[in-house]
Amino acid sequence: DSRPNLATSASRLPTMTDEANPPRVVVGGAICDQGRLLAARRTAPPALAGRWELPGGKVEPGETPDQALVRELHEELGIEIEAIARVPGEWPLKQDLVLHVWQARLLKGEPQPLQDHDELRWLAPDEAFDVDWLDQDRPAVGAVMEALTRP
Ligand code: 9L3
Ligand code: MG
Repeated sequence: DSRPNLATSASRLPTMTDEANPPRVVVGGAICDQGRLLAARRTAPPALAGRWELPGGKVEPGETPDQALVRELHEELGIEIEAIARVPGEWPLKQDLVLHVWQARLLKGEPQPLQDHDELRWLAPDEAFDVDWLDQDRPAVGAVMEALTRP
């Protein structure tokens, strides 16, 4: 009998959550300046409005993550930054999105909430958890603080 074994071949098909549909990366910037970390309060969508995040957005096709971060932070905050290094870890978001965080250095400009945010705060290390971070950003901020305070 040379008919393919359907059960066996079906088990080899990629599922919705692996090769067929890898999660899309959202990059967040941990912008540190004079020992403080920049936090941004979102205005949209309604479910996330009022919560604080490491600003950034989705990596577009053909972009590297650091290019995406430079573009997003220019659009959202009007600043020029340099992506320095990825902060270890990844934090699943809704749908097929996953949050990666990059440490970033402010090169030019004073951050302004130009779109998507209505308030910005520079947080000293002892204030890092004073704002109501988005669920997935809170552990990411923990990883950032750990990376910053490592000897
Ligand atoms: N998100 C979560 N934490 C972050 C960022 C930048 C984004 N630090 C979530 C919010 C949205 C999705 O990722 O659900 C896409 O982000 P954006 O393009 O709306 O900024
Ligand atoms: Mg964004």
